[in-house]
Amino acid sequence: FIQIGAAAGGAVAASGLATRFWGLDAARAEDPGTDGDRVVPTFCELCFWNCGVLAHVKGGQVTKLGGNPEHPLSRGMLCPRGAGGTGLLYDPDRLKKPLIRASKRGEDVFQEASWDAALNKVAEELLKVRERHGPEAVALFTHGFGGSWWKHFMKAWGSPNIGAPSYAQCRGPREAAFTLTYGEGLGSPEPIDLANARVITLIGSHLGENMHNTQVQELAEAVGKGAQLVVVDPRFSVAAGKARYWLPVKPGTDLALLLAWMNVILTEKRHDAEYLAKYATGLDELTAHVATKTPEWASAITGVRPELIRESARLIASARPASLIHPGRHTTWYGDDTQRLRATAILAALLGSWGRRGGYLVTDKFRLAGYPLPKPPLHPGGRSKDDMPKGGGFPVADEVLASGLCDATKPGRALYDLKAWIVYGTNLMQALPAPQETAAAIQNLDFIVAIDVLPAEICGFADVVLPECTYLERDDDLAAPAYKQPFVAIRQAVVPPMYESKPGSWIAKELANRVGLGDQFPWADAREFVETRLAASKIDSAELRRKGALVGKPIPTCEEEGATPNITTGDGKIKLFSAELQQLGFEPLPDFHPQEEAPAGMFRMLSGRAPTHTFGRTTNNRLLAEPFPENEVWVNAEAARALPFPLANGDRVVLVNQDGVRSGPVRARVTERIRGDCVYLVHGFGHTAKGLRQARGRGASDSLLTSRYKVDPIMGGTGVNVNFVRLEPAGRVA
Ligand code: MGD
Ligand code: SF4
Repeated sequence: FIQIGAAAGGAVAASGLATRFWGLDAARAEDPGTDGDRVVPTFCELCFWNCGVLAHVKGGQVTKLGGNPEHPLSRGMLCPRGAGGTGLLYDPDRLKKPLIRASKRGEDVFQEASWDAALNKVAEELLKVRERHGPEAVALFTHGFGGSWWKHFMKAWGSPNIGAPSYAQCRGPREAAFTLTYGEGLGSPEPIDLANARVITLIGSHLGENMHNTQVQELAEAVGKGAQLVVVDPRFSVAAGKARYWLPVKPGTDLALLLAWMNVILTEKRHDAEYLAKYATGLDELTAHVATKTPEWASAITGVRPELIRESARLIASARPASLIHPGRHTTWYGDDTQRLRATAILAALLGSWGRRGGYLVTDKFRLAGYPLPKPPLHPGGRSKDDMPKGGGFPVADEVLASGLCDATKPGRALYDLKAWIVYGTNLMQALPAPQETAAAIQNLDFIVAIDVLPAEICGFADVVLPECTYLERDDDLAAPAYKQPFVAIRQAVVPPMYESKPGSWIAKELANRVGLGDQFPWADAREFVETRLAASKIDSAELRRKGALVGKPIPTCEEEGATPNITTGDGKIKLFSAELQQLGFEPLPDFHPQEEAPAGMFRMLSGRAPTHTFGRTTNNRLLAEPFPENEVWVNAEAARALPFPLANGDRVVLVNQDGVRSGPVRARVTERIRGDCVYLVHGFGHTAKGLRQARGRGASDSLLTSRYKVDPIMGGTGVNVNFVRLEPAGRVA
C-alpha cells in the first residue's frame, strides 16, 4: 500500500495505461496469502466509505488487512489507508483507560479512572443537565459508523440535537442542491456510474488524492476504456495529470465557468432536448439566464481562456448522457456553495445523465428488520426536532448542523441553550471551522464527554474521556447503504479489545442503564443485536459472517436497463428553475457573485486530501505516516520568486492568516502545479494534542488558520476557503 500511496501522492505518472492509473497495478499485485491462523471479514473505518476487509490473524495479532472480493465497495482491494489499519490498532498512543479531568478544560490534564467511576460521573452530570434544562440541552456530535449506538441513546434520551460535521462542514450544500433539483440528495456512496462514463468532469474533486476506493477503481476502469477527463482545479492535481483538459480556474469562480458551459451547450444546441422535454421544467428561463454568460464573460472572471471553455463544453456534451459531472463531496468552500452545486446538478440534467448509464444511477438498499424495542419514552416539555437548531434560519437544511450545535452553546443564540455535549469519534477542534469559537463554546458547557480511540485535541477539552476500542476489536450494527448493487455487510471483532478500551455499543448500553434507559438497550451486546436483526430479516448469519458481505439481486439502475430516473420533486420534474428557492427569497437560477479578493501580499488558503490520510484521523498512524509524515504548503514558483524573502523548495515557512493566527513551521513545496493566487495544504496536520506523539507538531493546521468562515444562507454550510495567509520564513531545513 505504501507503493500505491507514493504513486498516488507523488509525481504524475506519464504512462497512459489504465492499469498503471495511480499505481493500481500495485494494488493488484499477487496476494502473498496468509500464514495466519484465520481470516476474519469485517469492514473498514479508516474512512467512512466502509470497504470490506479481510483481516488475517496469527497468534492473536492482526498481521495483514486486505480487500474483501465479496464486498461491492472494496472489490478485493483496499486503499492505502485501509491497508494500514493495523497502525491504528497497534498505535502506542491509544487511549487505554477512562480519564477524568484534573485541571482546566483544554489543558489536557487527567486522572485515570475505573469504568464504573467514569460512567457514573457521566450519568450523574447528564442527569443534572436534564433536571435543570431538559433532555434537549444535551447534544451529540458524531462521526463514523459506530455513531449508531449514540444516536439510539439520544433518541431514547429525548434530544433531537444530533449533528455530524459530514453535513454542514462537508457534503450538505450538495445534498441541498440535488434535493432542490431532483427531489433527493445523493448520500454516501454517491450513486454515480464512473465505470461507464465516457467523459468525467471533476470540479475540485481530486479523485486519486481523495481516495474513495470504489470511485478510484471505477475511474481507472473508465480511463482504461477510453474515458476522457476534464479537471477544474486551481491546482494541477493527480487527476489533472490524466486529463484531456485542465482548467486552472481562479478559486471561487467555478460558478461562472459552469454558467459558461451551459451557455455553450444551449446556444449550440448540444443539450438533450428530448430528455429535458420529458423530465424537466424551466429550460426557457435557464436559456435566457445563461444567454449572456459567454466563455468570454467567464474568461475574465475565471482566468481560463475562452477557447478552452468552449472546447471543454463541447467535449462534455459530446459524450452525453454518459458524461458524468462528478458532484464532489467536501463542498463547503465559499458560502455560496448550494448555488454552485445547483449549477452542477442543472448541467447534469442538460446532459440527460440523471438516471442514465455513465451518469447518475438509480439505487436501492437491503431491507433489514429493526431490533424490537419498547416505544421510546416521551419527555414532557421535550423540544421537537424543528425547534432548533436544524433549521436555525436555513430553510433547506435537512440535517442538524454540527456548527449550529456549537453556536447554540453560546448563551442566547438559539431558542434554548445547549449545556452538555457527547462527542463520539470526531475531533471537533479540526472538524469545525474557527476552533477558537469551538473552544469558547465548550467553556459554556456544564459537561462534555468524549468517546474516542486516540487522545485527539477534543479529548483535552473533555471532562471525561472514554476509550473506545478500534473497529478491528468490536462488533457494530449491520451496514446496508443504498447502492447500485444492494448489499449487507457485517462488522465483527477480529481480536479482543486491547487495554481497558471497550466497544461503543457496550459504553452506550452501560450509560443507558445508569440514566434509567436500560429498557431501550435490551440486547445482550452488539452481536446479539445483529443476530436478532439478521434472523428477523431471514438472512443467513453464518454465510454473512463467513463472507463479510452478501449482495442482493441485480436491479435496473438506469433507463437503458429499464429503470425510470428517480425524480421525487412534487410534480416529478427536474427543477432547472427552482420556484422553491424563489419563494424562500433566493435566486431561482444560480448566478455568479464575486468573492472577496486576497489582500495584497496574501494568498487564498485551500485544503484537500492525501491518499494515505483521512484528515486528522490517520496522521498519528505510524504506518501511514511513513510515506506521508507531514503536509507541505504548495506555493506557485513565480509567486515564490516575488516574495520579499528568498524561498526555495523545502524551506520552512510559517503561515499567518488575516486575523494574525500563525501556523507551526511547514515545509514549502515550490511548484508550477498551483496558481499564484492561492496556497494549498493537506487537511488534518499540525496537531497540538500532547498525547499524539507521532502527529504532534508535524506540518501546519489548516483548521487552526480557518479562523473565519462564510455561512451558506440556504442550508447553513460553513465555507472555509475564505481565509488568506501570508508567508514568513521559518528557517531552513537541515
Ligand atoms: P477527525 O478530525 O480526523 O475527523 O472531521 P472528523 O471526522 O471529525 O477525527 C476523527 C476522530 O475519530 C479522531 O479523534 C480519531 O482518533 C477518532 N476515531 C477513529 N476511529 C474511531 C473509532 O472507531 N471510534 C471512536 N470513538 N473514535 C475513533 C472530518 C470533517 O472535517 C469532514 S468529514 C470534512 S469533509 C470536513 N473537511 C474539512 C476540510 O477539508 N478542511 C477543513 N479545514 N475542515 C474540514 N472539516 C470537516
Ligand atoms: Fe478504508 Fe480506504 Fe475504503 Fe476508506 S476507502 S473505507 S480508508 S479502504
